[in-house]
Amino acid sequence: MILYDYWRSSAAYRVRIALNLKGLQAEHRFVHLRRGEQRAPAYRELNPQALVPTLVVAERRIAQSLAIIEYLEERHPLPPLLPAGAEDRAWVRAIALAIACDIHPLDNLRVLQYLENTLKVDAPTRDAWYAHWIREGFDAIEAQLASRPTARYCFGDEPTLADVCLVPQVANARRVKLDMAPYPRIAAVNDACLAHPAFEAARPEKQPDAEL
Ligand SMILES: N[C@@H](CCC(=O)N[C@@H](CS)C(=O)NCC(=O)O)C(=O)O
Repeated sequence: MILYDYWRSSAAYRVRIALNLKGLQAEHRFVHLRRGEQRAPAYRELNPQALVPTLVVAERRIAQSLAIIEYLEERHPLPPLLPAGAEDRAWVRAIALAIACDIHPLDNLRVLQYLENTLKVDAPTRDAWYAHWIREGFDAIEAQLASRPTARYCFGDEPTLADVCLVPQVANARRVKLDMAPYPRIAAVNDACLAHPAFEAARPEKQPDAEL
């Protein structure tokens, strides 16, 4: 398996966590997003959306982090990243999708670049945009977590797809110094995850292409 990856990509970070949780190895090839390598013709051929991650497996190209993770889940079911019951699986997916569909895309690099370069938004306004969409999402996720009994992870005592998506989003929030005080459940789950070796090894600053 080859994972096209970038240390600061939170979507790639999700896949790194999932691979680690399942004990799977991939060859990592790095796509430098700040230098625009995702838009190079050779990469676009692999991933026409010009986004990371992309997983290449047996000459098939899989785009979209959640499609990649669901693929890994189907091929390597243990340990499971989704709980057993249909309603519980839906609950976990709802947290994952709230992050992957409703928070993350609004704060993606190309969106921020469009705000800055095309709409001529200044840096403080861009940063306010970034924080606004995380807060909107985290307000709801905090309430969803609070609706269940307190547990180590988002859902119970084993990590699931919800944690796989939450931790990279918290890393983004911390990077922009978002006040996490209103989100004690999210912060506690994040701390528990980061104490897990699979999450720890996937951290951006631990990646070979990290620029610190
Ligand atoms: N929904 C996609 C999002 C992928 C995505 O947005 N990746 C970002 C990095 S986290 C990217 O490649 N950005 C490049 C750009 O904005 O030009 C997924 O989950 O894989």
